[in-house]
Amino acid sequence: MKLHVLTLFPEMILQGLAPSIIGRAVEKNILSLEAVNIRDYTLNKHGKVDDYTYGGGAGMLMQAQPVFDAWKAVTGGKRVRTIYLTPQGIPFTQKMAKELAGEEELVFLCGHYEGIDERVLEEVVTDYVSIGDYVLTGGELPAMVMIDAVARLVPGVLGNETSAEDESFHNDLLEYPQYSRPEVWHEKKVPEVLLSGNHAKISKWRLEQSEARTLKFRPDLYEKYREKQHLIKRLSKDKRNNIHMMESLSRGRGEVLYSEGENLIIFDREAATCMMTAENEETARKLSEKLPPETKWVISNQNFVKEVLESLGYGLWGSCSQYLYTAKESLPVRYKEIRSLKTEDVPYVSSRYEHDTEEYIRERIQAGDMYGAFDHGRQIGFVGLHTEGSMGLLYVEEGYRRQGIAESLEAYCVNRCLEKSRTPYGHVMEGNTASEHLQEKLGFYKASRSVYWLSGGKG
Ligand code: 4FN
Repeated sequence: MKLHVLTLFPEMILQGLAPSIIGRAVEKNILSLEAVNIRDYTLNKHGKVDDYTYGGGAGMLMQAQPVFDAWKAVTGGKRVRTIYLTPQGIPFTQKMAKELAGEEELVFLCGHYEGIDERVLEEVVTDYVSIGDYVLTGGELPAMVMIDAVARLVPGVLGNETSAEDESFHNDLLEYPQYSRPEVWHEKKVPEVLLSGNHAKISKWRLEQSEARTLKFRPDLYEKYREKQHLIKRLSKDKRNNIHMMESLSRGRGEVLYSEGENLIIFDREAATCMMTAENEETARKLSEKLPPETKWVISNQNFVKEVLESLGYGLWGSCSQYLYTAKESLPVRYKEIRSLKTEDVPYVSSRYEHDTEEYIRERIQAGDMYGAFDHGRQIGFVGLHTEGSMGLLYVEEGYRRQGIAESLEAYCVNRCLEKSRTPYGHVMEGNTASEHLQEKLGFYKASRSVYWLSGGKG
């Protein structure tokens, strides 16, 4: 990702971010960060960039010319996403951070004095964003706040633990209290449960603490959390058919775009995938108007939703059977040479797996969601989780088939899911009997309804 900051104090940005994880990602060339001094672009021979405001009033304003020329030098005049940090902007949120993390290039514009001449803003700014309600001396700190929040979501910036971030309910709740050594400090003891070694009990305690804190300090967040939990509970009445939506919500990936009775749209922004159910054909038609324009895939397990979408120009990519693993016990993994894949494994995987792009495979591997089987260090197969959470990306080299390696790979993947408290589930193309048998052998249950994957539409 390329980040440019237009500012009167470039050293503030560069020195402020250099020692952080973001600075390290810049060194590793995962990010590029350029701070451009607006003053370098003024045509004024004294280096002046500000002037009095028309109509009078206290203070000075940054002039249009140097801001515009600095912006043009950075973008070449292309319509690059340009964010002006301003108290008038829309409040910056984690949701926005996630959305911006998907961009290739971002420009941040930082104001000083009383602000910037309106005319240049009209020509270059695409987004007006604020980080909160207080008076500041400039937009640099807000830009750094946004850069920190956005950049850490870029795959590779935090190392291999990125995917850990959006696990479970963490996005909706405040943190539970945490303790480190020593066990007693100022006569205060670490809560007993945390020393018990009972992970189920610890998780339960942490969740209760998180809920209690959120209710007390952020009733607004708590209300959203409660609504979502309510929806998950409702979906759980038909878990086999609804597991894809339940997992998406409980992992904090899915946003509820619409929910009213049976009419439901869950949007996984990162996967650009909507999961949709409707009461009947008519409401399906109405719901489809609410699908965001950036939607690449729509998943539904209702035949009439599929038909409505097809009539609207969506293409049916495939009909799948949904399988889920409801047991809590991990599975035996017979084949021993299996490990997490690394970036250097990308070329092999993408040469063997033609259903997805190399870019997608790389992202999946960097998220820590792909596992490979090896024979004396040589790659012979792999399995993984798709962005929206289903198991798949399964492949075993010709000469190694029918030896239980696919079974071991899947079992390995199931175990990793269980460790992260996910319910393993997957979509098998209808008619792929080999894969269906494998799911059943591993103890997966088949949902009664097919899952339809549709692509295209408005996009
Ligand atoms: N601030 C307020 C009202 C009027 C002015 C300000 C103010 C820096 C250039 C803008 C401030 C806060 C959050 C940018 C504040 C932000 C800024 C931000 C910011 C110098 C002009 C200024 C009612 C919000 C208190 C100065 C309220 N997020 N003006 O601070 O840039 O991004």
